[in-house]
Amino acid sequence: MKLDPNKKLDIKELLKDLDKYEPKRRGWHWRDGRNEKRTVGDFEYLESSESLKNSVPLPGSRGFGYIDPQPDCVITTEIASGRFEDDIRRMRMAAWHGADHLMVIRTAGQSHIDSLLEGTNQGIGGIMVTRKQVRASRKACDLIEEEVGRPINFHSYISGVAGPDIAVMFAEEGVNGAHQDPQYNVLYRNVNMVRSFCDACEAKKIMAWADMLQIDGAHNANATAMKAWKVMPELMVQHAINSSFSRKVGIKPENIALSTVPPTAPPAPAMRLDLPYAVALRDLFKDYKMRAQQNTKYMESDTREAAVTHTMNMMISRLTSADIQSTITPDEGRNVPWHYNNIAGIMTAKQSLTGMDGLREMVKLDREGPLGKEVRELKERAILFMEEILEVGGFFKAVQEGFFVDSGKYPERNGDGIAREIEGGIGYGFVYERDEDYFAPVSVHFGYNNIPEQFAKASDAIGGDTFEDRSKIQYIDELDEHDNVNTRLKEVEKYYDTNLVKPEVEWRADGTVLLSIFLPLDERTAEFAAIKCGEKMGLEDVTVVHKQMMHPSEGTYCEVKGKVNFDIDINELVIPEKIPVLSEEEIRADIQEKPLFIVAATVGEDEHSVGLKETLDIKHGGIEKFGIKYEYLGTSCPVEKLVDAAIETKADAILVSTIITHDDVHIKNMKKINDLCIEKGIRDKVILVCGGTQVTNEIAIEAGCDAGFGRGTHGIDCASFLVKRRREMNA
Ligand code: Z98
Repeated sequence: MKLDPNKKLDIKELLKDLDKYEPKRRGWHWRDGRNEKRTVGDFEYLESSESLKNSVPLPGSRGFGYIDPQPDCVITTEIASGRFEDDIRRMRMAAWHGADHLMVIRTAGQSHIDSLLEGTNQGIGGIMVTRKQVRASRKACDLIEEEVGRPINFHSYISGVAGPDIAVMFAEEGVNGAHQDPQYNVLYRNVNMVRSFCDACEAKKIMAWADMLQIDGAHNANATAMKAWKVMPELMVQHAINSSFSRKVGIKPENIALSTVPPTAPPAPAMRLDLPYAVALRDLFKDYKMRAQQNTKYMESDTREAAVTHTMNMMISRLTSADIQSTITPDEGRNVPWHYNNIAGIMTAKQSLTGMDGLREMVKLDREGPLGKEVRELKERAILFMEEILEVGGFFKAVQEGFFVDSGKYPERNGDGIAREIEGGIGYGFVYERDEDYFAPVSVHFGYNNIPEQFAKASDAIGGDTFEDRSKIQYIDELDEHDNVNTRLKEVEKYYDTNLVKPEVEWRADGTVLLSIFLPLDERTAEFAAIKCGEKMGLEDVTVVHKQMMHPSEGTYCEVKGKVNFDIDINELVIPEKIPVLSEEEIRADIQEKPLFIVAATVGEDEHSVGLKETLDIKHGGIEKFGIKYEYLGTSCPVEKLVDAAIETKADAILVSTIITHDDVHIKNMKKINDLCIEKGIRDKVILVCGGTQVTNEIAIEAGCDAGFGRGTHGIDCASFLVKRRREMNA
């Protein structure tokens, strides 16, 4: 199976023979060509990596020859649609925009299930992580990475009471990275602490074998604490505990990533708090990788606010360092995990990181002043915190005493930390000491294993385990006959490769659309009025996903989501032919070789000049930009005057603008100019182009012009046409 950029990923094809599919590779992949200077287009980049084979560049790239430089660090997106078949399509879109770390969020509650789940049931807030889901997703990633020309890291979570089982499955299925941090289970999922740490030994050992990247869970303290900026010393303690533990189990330092979040966000003076923290962290943990995550704690439903915080966070990444740049997207605040929001986060990362390329070469952090003082103090607080843990008898004791996620800045304590009992929590009582004759016939295992003498290694007892012999892996397809991918695909069958389409935001044909509405009302009234607007527009299940007061009484901006219940038949669409446009360079070269002069005016009783000026003036990217010279005769210009001016100046072309129209005046004027040019004997020498909001190419040609340009036309469209038409005339 191979992907064709012009065709949708065929999920049914992907699911074929999945029971036999083997992942192409194991292990984490950092971007190629980092730490090298690289020229892309007109620029030299200091912090970039190899470009992609296929990608979507940033919108602003239009002015730079559509270059798409890729930053040096891995870029993450977290996907949480709840249906893996839709996650997969979003992964492809994400990869094209520059993400190479695709994380899938798990369904709520999976942490407390003490075995592997099978099948592909729909999840809540994320997918059910199962072998089939992982295998299908990795298979899709294998195809997508070929399409974009860069390896993709697929990632999920090795946590909860089935952690080791999941680790084994991930290792077998070629998962490249995972969150693994026993402290996360204990503090946020109330898994028994002894159980969690024992499980982590096994899980980490397997991760080490599979060469997976490990991300820890310290950032969750920041997201959970009442005052996130107070827990900075604790975050460092959590990083230290998990990374030292992982190293002792055998994970190599370059596969250990610290999950770090700038703890605050505006209106706090964020840089003054977050930058010293980032510097202190990198001082203390030089051996490890930094996974810079966006602050989500202080994110509301405003996409704009989220993008600004994200960008400020990336300034810290550029001023210090980041090996992985995470993009959370405003979804966390809006609770709407939509395709576009994933892509928007990736675009923000690519834009900011590329824009701040090489910043560190020019801006040095000044450690002599307040930064150095703050960094020192944070490190001291973290070390004192660690010492106190030892004093009270170790990590478990400290957890029991509520040391963690306390909203006091250490050594201050507010008594509101998360305290857990060593004899409590999920999975308590299920940890047993291994008997003297304990034996597990597996090649990768933590701790005591009484391997019988006749075997060189434990797995010889069974002639090799699943890590050595894939044929031993049990692949279970679907267990639930109602909730599975096949039934879901059937439900939306009529939208698969047919002429029917429905808008969607997360699932195929979910029918959801987003509306932006401003209402001159107070916030509360506006919310309900916005819902009414959506309903009157025929939407179903209308809810407000975002609202922003502009003024207590003058008005409120609302974003509303709702569902449409109609289909669009693409066969019924009337789509005008797209006219190919020459490159800026080609147009400029042509004009330089042979100058082009035009006369232009808004004709009839029409005082509108904006559209025509946009098409003419260099300031707006008009045709002047390409070297075309013009004479502008103003607004309400009589048609005769315009044609006479063309004769007098020996113009190559006439540009006519008609905006106001009633009784088809725009068509009448176009015809009139054409007739006049014929009458005066210049029609075969002059190019006649019309523009305006009601004008289309078809209407203009019918009226006798050479071309017509409607809404959305830019100077380049017009310039390109003029050059091409002149070539035809001279041919
Ligand atoms: C992230 N935005 O880090 P459940 N283990 C750790 C985690 O941080 C998480 C899980 C497990 C965040 C996503 N993090 C949230 C260390 C989750 C997930 O229990 O299945 O939710 O475990 O990328």
